[in-house]
Amino acid sequence: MAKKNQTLGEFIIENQAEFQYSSGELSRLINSIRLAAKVVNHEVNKAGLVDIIGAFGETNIQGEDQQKLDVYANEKFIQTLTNRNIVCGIASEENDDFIAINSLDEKNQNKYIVLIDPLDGSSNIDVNVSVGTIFSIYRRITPVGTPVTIDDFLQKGNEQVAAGYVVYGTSTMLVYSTGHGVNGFTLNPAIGTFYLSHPNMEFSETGNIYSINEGNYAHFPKGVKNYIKYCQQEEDDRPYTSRYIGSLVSDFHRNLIKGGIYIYPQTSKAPTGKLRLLYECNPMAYLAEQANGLASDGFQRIMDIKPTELHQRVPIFCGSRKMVEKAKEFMKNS
Ligand code: P6P
Repeated sequence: MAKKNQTLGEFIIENQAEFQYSSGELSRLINSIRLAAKVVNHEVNKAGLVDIIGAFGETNIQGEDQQKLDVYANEKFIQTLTNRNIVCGIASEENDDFIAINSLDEKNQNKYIVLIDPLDGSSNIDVNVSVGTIFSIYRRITPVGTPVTIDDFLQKGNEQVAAGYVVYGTSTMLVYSTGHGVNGFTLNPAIGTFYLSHPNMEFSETGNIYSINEGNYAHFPKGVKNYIKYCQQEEDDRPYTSRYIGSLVSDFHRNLIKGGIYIYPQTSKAPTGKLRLLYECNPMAYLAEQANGLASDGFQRIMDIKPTELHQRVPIFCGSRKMVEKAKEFMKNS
């Protein structure tokens, strides 16, 4: 049972038994993410002070300018997960292909793979808006001790064994689930310890915040336009409040605490949406459902989508159950 002010380390040990058949590997994996989060947090928090902002001069597979912090965060998480010899494979939103970890080494009996978006929303860094790290953990499906293959990474989201995010905001929080609800831990930077500050986080059944980039309105499908009009109607429970930070982790986190819906739909310019299924939508969908919310592509459950490539994009409607259901009704009837 989650107890307020418990440290993350104590929480992991206390809940070790919940990780069915785990040899403690998943605990060690969460611990390594905790370490990397503290290291990246230190750099994010001083980004304005040193010349670590500004495009690194390269672009990632998404064709996006890589901010130096993007590169730094990517290296730190990959290095931490590799050095501790905890996983057999890593895929990053910043990298073209997945990384096999000592797969040819028979002794590598590790059974987990990690997919990571090391610094989501990084375009907000140089305007001092919070950014986040998103991670997703699966068991490999190919035999232990053999090289991981693309199939290990193209599993449906409903095969995740854990997922979470770090939000580097006014305070730094690690929010994650291993399938037994969602718990939020806040970092005390003075001593470098995460404390359980938000036990058993849940979406309210409905809410009054909708998060979507309305600048794309002209390019939205009819169902999304009609849902936005519904949110803006003068009724007893509306108009809703529009809040959009432009940083998925921050928008999701606020809606998880206050209730709401985050939407990044398909548009005429981006027919499959913008967000990546493996690195953003599946982990956030896992958390949404663990927190009694929903996550859909407008028609089907995000976590039922069979991935076909590492960097594929899907539309996403996620958050409070009744709000996602209402949005789906508009999508269905459009
Ligand atoms: P737009 C950041 O690049 C991101 O992936 C999410 O964190 C964020 O919600 C979205 O894209 C913002 O996209 O097109 O509204 O700027």
